[in-house]
Amino acid sequence: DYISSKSTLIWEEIGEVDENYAPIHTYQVCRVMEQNQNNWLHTNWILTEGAQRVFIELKFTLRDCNSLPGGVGTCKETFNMYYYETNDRALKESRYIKIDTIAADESFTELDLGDRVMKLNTEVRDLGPLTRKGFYLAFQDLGACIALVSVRVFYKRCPFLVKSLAEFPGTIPGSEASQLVEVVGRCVNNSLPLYEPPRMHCSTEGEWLVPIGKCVCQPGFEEINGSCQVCKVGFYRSLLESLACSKCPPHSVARQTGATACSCEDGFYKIESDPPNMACTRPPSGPRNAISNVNETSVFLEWSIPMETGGRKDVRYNILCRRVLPDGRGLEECGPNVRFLPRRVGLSNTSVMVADLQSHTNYSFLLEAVNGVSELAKDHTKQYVTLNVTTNQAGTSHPDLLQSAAGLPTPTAITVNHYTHFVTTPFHFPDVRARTSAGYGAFSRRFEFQTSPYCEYIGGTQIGGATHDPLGGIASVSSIDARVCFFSAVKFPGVRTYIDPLTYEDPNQAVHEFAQEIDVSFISIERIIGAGEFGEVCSGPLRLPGKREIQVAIKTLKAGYTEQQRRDFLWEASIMGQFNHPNIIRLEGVVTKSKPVMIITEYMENGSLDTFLKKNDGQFTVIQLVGMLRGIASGMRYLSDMGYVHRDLAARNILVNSNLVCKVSDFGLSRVLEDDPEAAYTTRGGKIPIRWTAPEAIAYRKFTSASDVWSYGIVMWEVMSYGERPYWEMSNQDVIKAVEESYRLPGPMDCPEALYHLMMDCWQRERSNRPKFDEIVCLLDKLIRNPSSLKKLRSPFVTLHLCSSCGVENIVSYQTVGEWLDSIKMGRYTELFMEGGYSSLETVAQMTSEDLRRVGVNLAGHQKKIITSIQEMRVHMNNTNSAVNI
Ligand code: ACK
Repeated sequence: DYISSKSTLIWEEIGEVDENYAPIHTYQVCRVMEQNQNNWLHTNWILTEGAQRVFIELKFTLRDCNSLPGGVGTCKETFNMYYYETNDRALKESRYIKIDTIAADESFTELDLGDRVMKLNTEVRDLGPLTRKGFYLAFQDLGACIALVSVRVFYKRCPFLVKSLAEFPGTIPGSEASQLVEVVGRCVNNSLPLYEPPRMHCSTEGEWLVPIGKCVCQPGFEEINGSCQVCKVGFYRSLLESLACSKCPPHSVARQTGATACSCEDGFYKIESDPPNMACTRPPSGPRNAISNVNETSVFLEWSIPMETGGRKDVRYNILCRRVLPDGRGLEECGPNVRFLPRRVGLSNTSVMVADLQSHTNYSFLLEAVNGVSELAKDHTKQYVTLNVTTNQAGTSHPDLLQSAAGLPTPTAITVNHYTHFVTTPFHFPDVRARTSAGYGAFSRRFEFQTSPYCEYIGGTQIGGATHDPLGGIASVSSIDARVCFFSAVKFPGVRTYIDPLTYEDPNQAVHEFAQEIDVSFISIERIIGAGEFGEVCSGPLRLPGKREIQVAIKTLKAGYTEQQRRDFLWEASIMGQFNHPNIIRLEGVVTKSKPVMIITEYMENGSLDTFLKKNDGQFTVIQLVGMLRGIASGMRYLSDMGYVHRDLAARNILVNSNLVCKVSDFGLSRVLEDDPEAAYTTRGGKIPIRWTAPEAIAYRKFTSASDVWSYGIVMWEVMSYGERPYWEMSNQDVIKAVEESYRLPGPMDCPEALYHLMMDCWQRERSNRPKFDEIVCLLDKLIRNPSSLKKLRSPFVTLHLCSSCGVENIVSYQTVGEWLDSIKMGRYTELFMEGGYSSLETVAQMTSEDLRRVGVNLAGHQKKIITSIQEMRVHMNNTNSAVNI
């Protein structure tokens, strides 16, 4: 309906039938015999409805020029599509902007027409960012034979969605290809956001991604089938964290629906700190079996717990001491001179020592039991037991419990629970004894603990196991504590050791040991930058309170993961968090308390090294490339010093920032290799990235820093050849065989001799002969300081390479013109060379610039590249004398 035929007289509106004889409506033009055609067909004004990116699907047929008698000279097989954006209908044809030239995948001939085969072409183009209310499309014919069958204009949108009790409106995506539009959801009726408003991200493909946060039913309601239903009578729901309405606990009731708490039955009570699911309780009955032991002017009182605790665990005892006045004059409170040990009220033990009473005097003690709700139960009659005693009237044979209570404690062992994981250097702690008000205790057994350079721990809670008494306190233990930290802060030489997260029974503990938990509200997800093994990789700013905003990469864990997947995902953070080096990707923290689970790392603007090099083929100086290699070697030196073996070192696992700094990334265990698309199964069942892996690691899984050095050599080769695939299209099996037979990758084009030498050293069969990473860093530093050492280039025409360690001659040569052209990235000319009669390297070696032009190499840059290589080839042929395959 949008096509306007009025604008043109040349394009004709024609009713036709398709191959199924169904009527179709087309616009056709076919001025193939006439010169200078410029025929326009434009649409009516199309409203964007707010879409910033629209898609245009064209269906058309196009006549094959060869099938037109005599028309070949002027006939075209393409047409152009244009657009023009405007806020109103006013059409200015001169303002059209070209979208693309459209060619047919299938054109048809007269013969096809006879057969009624339509050969309908479908082409889709996208258009954006659009900023105005609407636009026109136009089709320009320059002399083709076209029938435009349909033009479908559409945009994609994320549909209305209800997820986790939050509604997300239908949303139009952003205009840029990888952009994400963040949408805050609205909680459905009777629900509230849990911690933060729920958010989702609308992708350009019209898909909802990366859900964050959620809504939960408000108290008094529970979630049933995606909506919030009120709690029934007798049920309640108080906390957002609990899911369903619960039955009221004992001695409580909910008389109406929608209860957020239950109220206590008469005679039962609750205090504020009682959890909502706790039963209502009442005051206790009185203490039982009270006895007294008099010793001079002291009396020791002891009793048993009450029969009825009222349903609570917080029973305490209060003592009321009264002196019996002589001559029946009644009772008098004991006054401040009488001492109670440990105290008079709020006793948690069932005994008390009362001292400094008057001699030869009658006393009456009231023992009262109370609990947390006694204060509330004013009408509850208090239950006492009374004990009457007379001082100086008892024997001395009862146990002296006071002395016992103040006895000397002996710490028998101290365990530094948490920190025993930091297995580094054993450390002898001096002998320890504890001190109470009563004096010093005995020395402890000698003990030993091991500590870590990562100690950040201060405070007493980590230390347990010191015996202590109820009266004496454990004041001295905190001083032990301080010493533990003091010693932990001392640096031990050579203790930077990587800790395998497997040493932790609970992987979550390992994550939080090494990674900071980040609140998701500090992160904004702005765009998707790639697909990781576990979910999207996104980027956006991280704003930690009190810190400057930084750009971060956000790896997410897809919804619906298993516990094992979550563990594997966070594994990487447990490893990365232990490293701190400028050439190792830095972990900012993890998000595990909300969903999705995320790993936050520094953002590397240029993405992974292999893609980056391919994109910038030939753009860097040798010094820049060596600088990148130096960085990678330095990161690897750090990892090997830490005792960490990477196992998957490859350019795809190196990230590059805007300053061309390369950082090693992708830390996981061997099982993480399962997810590397380069990893292939070996005969022994493990998955290994064959092309990057040392022979001993492939053959018998001997992964060491020396096998990482082999991989480093391959990375050097990838870097110097700007992201070429190692061993090109050879199969994995062929690679294993070739390496076994001492074949090594040839030096990349324009690679300095010194660097190729280093690569070959990394690929020594005997792993102890390979250089160590510190030697590699050292050598690269030397080369950088002395750039003339990088001048001597390695020719790709070296036919013999003596592999020093294996003693076998390693033959590297070009067999065919095709291989040679491929090696200098001019493979596209192979066919032209063949057609021009240059099918052997001998004939190629004779070629001049003129010959090159004649075969069809027209670009000056390509001519130069090929001629330079031919000149080298000639030098080499003269040098070797034996024309090995050349
Ligand atoms: O080659 P790339 O752009 O770089 O595509 C992959 C993708 O995410 C999947 O891993 C990119 N990527 C991963 N981590 C980061 C990071 N820290 N900074 C920038 N890009 C990253 C990687």
